[in-house]
Amino acid sequence: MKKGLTIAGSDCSGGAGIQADLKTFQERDIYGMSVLTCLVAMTPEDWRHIVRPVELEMIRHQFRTAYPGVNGIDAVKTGMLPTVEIIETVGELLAEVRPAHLVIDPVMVCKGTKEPLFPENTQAMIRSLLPLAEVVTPNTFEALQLSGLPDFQGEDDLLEAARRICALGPKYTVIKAARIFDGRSVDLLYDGREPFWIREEKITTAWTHGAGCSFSACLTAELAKDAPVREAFLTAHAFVHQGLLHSFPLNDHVGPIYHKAYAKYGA
Ligand code: PXL
Repeated sequence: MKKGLTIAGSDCSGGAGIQADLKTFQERDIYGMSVLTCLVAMTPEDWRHIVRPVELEMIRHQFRTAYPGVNGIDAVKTGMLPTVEIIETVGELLAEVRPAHLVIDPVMVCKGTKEPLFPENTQAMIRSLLPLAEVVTPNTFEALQLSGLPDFQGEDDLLEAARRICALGPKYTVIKAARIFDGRSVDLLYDGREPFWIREEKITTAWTHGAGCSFSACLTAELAKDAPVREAFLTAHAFVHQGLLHSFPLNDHVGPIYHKAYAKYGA
């Protein structure tokens, strides 16, 4: 049994965060483990996020339960890391064990919220996490923050952002650009040399909660099972594509992707 570890926050609404990661790991048939970095609750009126970080010492304890307390972890991903100290601590722990596969999802925004969550964390991620990453998976907002580009006008800008982000250390950069081009969704995988694009019609649904977390979790699961990165990227794309086609409303603010859709309705 291949094993995956997610280091992320709890989304009590169940669609994103640790909950999305573990559901995705289960769907993709790897054994899921977790290190919780924070608890997130949302106000029912306006879906404002209330974030409570977990103590650094407890993050270290959880990590050591999983790693090296378990006989081998095949792939690790990170999600919401709410403070500079937590980013640095997670960076130190990962630098000690150097996982074979490490996916960094640089979570800076949440669906249903209007403001970036932790603007001060970008530099800490660049310093502590990107140099260790095999794959980093920003959305367009996160890609602008990490690359320093002011805006995306077209695909050339996405590629330029991916170049700049790869120069910060990751072997691969994936940029998920579902929202910037009218009517089209573009995902880019860049390995530092050649771009690989997935272009398709945008799926028009408001229920996209957890799409980013589930994408990076699926990528992590495929890497754990020794898939090549391009194949893992294609599977993660198809997993989220099906999940979005069958997503559903949870309340007035968000609706999650359906994690079973890929298994039920196929690639
Ligand atoms: O989708 C980003 C995200 C990641 N992690 C946690 C979240 C969210 C958004 O709600 O709550 C814990």
